[in-house]
Amino acid sequence: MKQNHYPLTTDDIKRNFFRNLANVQGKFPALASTFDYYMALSYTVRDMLMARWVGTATEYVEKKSRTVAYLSAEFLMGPHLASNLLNLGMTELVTQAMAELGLKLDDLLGEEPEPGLGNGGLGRLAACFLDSMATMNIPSVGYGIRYEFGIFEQVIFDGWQVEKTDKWLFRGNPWEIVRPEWAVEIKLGGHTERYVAENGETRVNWIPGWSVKGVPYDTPILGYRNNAANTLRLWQAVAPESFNFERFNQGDYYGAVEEKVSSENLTKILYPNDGPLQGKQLRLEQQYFFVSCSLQDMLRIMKTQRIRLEHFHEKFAVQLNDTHPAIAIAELMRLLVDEHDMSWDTAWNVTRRTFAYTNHTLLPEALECWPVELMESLLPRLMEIIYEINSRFLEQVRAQCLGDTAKVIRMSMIDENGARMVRMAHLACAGSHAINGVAALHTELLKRDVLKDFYSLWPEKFSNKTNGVTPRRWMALCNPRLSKVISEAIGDTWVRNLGKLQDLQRFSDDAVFLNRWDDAKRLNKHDFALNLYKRTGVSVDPESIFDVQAKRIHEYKRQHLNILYVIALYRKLKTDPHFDTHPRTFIFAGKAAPGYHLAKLIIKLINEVGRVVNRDPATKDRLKVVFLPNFNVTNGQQIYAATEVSEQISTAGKEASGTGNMKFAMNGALTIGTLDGANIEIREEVGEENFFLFGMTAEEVRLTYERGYAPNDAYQQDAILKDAIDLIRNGFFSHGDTGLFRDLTDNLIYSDPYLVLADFNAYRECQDSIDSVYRDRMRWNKMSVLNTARSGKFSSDRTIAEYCREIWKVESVPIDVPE
Ligand code: 26R
Repeated sequence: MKQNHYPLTTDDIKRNFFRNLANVQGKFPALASTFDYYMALSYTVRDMLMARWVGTATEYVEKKSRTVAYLSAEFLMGPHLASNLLNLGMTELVTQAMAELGLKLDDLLGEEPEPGLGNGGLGRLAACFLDSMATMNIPSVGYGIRYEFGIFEQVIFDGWQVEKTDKWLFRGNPWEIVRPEWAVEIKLGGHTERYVAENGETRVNWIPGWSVKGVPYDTPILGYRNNAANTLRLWQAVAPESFNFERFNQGDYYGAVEEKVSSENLTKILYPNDGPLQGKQLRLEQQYFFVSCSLQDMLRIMKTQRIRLEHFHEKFAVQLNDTHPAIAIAELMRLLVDEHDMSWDTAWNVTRRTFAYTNHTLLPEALECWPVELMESLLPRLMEIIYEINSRFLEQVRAQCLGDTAKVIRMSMIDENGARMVRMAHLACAGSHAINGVAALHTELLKRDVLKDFYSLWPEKFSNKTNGVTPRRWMALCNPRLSKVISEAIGDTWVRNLGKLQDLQRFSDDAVFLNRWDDAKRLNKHDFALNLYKRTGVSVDPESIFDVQAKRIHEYKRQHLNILYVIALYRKLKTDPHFDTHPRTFIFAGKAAPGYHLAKLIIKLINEVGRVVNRDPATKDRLKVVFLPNFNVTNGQQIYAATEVSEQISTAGKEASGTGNMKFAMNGALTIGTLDGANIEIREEVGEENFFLFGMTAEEVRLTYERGYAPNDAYQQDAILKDAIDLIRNGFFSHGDTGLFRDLTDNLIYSDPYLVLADFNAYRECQDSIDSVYRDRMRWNKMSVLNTARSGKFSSDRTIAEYCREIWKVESVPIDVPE
């Protein structure tokens, strides 16, 4: 690793550490807890990065650089301390300073509650993008919501998922700075009035029913050893000072306070759904709130930099992370037209050149729609603006398709079938100059199915931007052992330039190197096994194959396909005394949406299979099944480093990209997967001989549905499959209770919307082949090295470079070393 060029000694660190322990925590060592030490160290690190943060902001202002505003309802950042140390190049120095005090850095790191302000892929992608933009010196701000409670904490009780609130802010957050001076006001409810302005034009006034204040909290986002520090700006709702004056004057003190409390509920909680959402008003309030706060913030910046509003799109490139912030299109129109007297046409031109939209899902139930009625009552002015945008848009559609009314109805921003709904994806497409999917297949399917009408109207707007992940957190930080082996062989430039990993290919037949590789993985597995034991009480054989599926629990991701194979394997071990197989540990991790019955039943099934299998003397040395609770960034960091088989088994055509698949592959796991999302591109890169492929293609899936799919046939005809399902049905995993898993087994046999049974046989055969390959350990290690060596494409640096060049047209601004 690069030498740090800061003339700091461990004495400096220790002095600042004790100063912060006393001045910030108000503690001296005899009273201090490990958490106090974590806080003291965090403030010490913060002190060291402040000059970079201020320096970066100064530089951006001076250069008047074009800035990316990444709008996202979720940022799944993970812990800051370790990654800030890595980026500053100070991990070793601080480890030593703490050791001199008799403290272990790892213990302090373990005290940091993780900011889990996201559900999964979409939120973590936003975090990786911030990391890459800082590392590549791209002027950028991440705008989002400061949820008081992030994604729930998952505990497993009697095999069931139980949700606990995530109180991440409870003990204070050393990484944020509140900026009340930049608070903005957000209107909600009420009605609109028209009036004639001095110049004779009709203007609109929105008289709100109530309002809330948005207060920004800033967190620094460091680049990797480049002196840049960008900003994550999260908005919190607070009651405005003028809060219900009337009630207050009427002496209704309690009523006024109650309303204050309820307006502050707006940013209380992250919605844990990654699927359909029944018209929740609070969720729409959240979306509008953070979008309006962020756009008003950009207008404030324009003003301080004395840039005219006609040039908004030259100053800001605003990326919409899915449709959650898509109301921004109508809100920017409102701000420009109503509040800054711009003409509609000029404002629309500015708006369209400002926004770009990323789609993250093809599942029809996840495409956001809001009831017109709700939009009218909560955001009356925005609904009027959406109608106006829509009518001008439909005029254009009509002209283009020569009055094909079916097409006009399909493309309208308002769904008129039944209860009227606003289709947010249509608004996003019309108001953006660029639309992208997140993997090659996903983008093709968007163009062919979900957005085909928009593609035929504006083919030039569409492009693919295959996702990526940051190699800082997902290799250098989470896998120091492997990183060391890599850097000793090819130097350390791969951390910023992941394509360099290619140089590892020369070592893929080098026995000495392969042994080092194997040692690193083995030690990671030992550490992880210890952690699994601590967290679940299950002891696993570190020499067994670690086979992992870690992701949200969802039918389309098919954790039930995996567990069905486990059950079949268990039966085979029990019934065939000559069956010889390398010991295997199946590890599952992931959260289910609290209201998603089948997903929760899948968790229960995994745990019950584990309970039976893990204690069966006939199999317990060869087969273990563990459900690791509360999958999050922190746990993920350990999991990816210790995995040998990565399960990426979604029904083809359903997983937009996947990003966990990339983290596993770069850490040397071999993938068993379908031709879905980015799996296709991973296989293309690492080589088909280094990837375990099975299952139907997206096209075959489509044809299967089209022809009429009868899962019962597969169930009746495949004896191994039938035996596995029947073991569940006859109560073998539920103390004889034949009803417990009925919803799940009935769903598979009689409907099976994600083709679990149709793919079962192919999956089983592919899993069996893994066993035979693993027996040749050097062959396995070679395949593992080649997975890492050829995963350079999946750095989010590559993804961000493409967004910068093809969508945002922004350039990097190097930051001088501050002192
Ligand atoms: C409508 C609302 C409740 C909602 C729907 C869906 C909220 C959140 C989601 C989650 C979706 C958009 C998501 O996380 N998609 C994932 O995005 C990743 C990053 O692009 C992909 O890798 C992954 O395949 C995709 O499922």
